[in-house]
Amino acid sequence: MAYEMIEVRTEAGKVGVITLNRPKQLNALNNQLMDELGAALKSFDADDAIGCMVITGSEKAFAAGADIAAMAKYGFADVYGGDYITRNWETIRSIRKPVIAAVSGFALGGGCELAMMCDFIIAADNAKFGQPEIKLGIIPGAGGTQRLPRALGKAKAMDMVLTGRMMDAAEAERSGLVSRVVALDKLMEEVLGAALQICEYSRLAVYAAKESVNRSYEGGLADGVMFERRMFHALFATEDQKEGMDAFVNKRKAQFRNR
Ligand code: CO8
Repeated sequence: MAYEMIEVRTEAGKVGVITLNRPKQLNALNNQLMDELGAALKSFDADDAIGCMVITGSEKAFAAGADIAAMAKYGFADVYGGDYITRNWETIRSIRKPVIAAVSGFALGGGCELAMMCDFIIAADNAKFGQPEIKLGIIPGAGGTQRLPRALGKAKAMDMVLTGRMMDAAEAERSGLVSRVVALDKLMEEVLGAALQICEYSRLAVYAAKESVNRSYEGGLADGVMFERRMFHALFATEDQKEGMDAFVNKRKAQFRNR
C-alpha cells in the first residue's frame, strides 16, 4: 500500500518505524491517516522479521489531535449513526507486538490518546500532553477519559480533562504517563535502543508479557493475576524458556528461536 500521510521504514531490519507525516496540520489525525497507520501496523505485525514497532511524529508535534476541520461539519447522526471518525481508531489494540510511542512536541486530544494506546511512551523534553477537547465543546473520544485516570490517577486526569491544560514532559514523567524523558536530539536513539532490546527476547514471552500487563491495565486485579499465572505456566511449554534458563545457569548468552 502506498502511503501519503505516514512514512514507514525499518531499523536494523527488526524495528518497524511509522512517522506521522502531515506537518502543516501538526499531524492532525484524519480518516486517511488512521487507515494508513492501521495498515502499516498490521503489516509490521505480520512480518516475522519485525519484533517491535515505533510510532513517532515531528519535532513540533506527535499529533495535535483529531482533525478539527474534518470533524467540524459532522452532527450526531454522522458520528453515532455513521462510521465517521471512530471506525479506524481501534486497530492498534489488535497489534500483538509491542508498539512504543516516541513523542516530541504536542500530543493533544486524539494525539495524546493515540500515544496512550501504544504500550509505553518515551518522550522528548519538549513534549506537551493534553486533552483540550473540553475547549471544543466535546470530550475525549478515543479512550482519554479511561486511560488518563489509569495512568495519572483521578485527580490529575480530572484536572487535564476538565481544564484542558497541557502537561509538560517533566510532569508527565513524574505522574507516570511516560516511562522516560530524554533530550529531543536523543529521542530516537533512546526509543530504538528500547525497541532493539525487546527484539532480543523470545517473541512468545514478549506477547505473553504484553497481554498480561494489558490484562492488569484493562481488567480487575484478581482476574489479571490469574491470567498472568496461566501465561506464566504456559511459557514453561516453550523451548525458549528452556534455553533462557539453561543459558543463565551456564553463564552464556541465550539464543532464542521463538519456539
Ligand atoms: N486539527 C486540524 N488542524 C490542526 C489541528 C487539529 N487538531 N491542530 C493544529 N492544526 C493546524 C492549524 O489549524 C494550523 O493550520 P493553518 O496553518 O492552516 O492555520 C496548523 O495546524 C498550525 O497550527 P497553529 O498555527 O495553531 O500552531 P501553534 O503553534 O500556534 O499552536 C497548538 C499549536 C497549540 C497545538 C494549536 O494548533 C492547537 O490548539 N491545536 C488544536 C489542539 C486540539 O484542540 N486538539 C484536540 C482536537 S479534538 C480531538 O482530538 C478529539 C479526539 C477524538 C477521537 C475520537 C476517535 C474515536
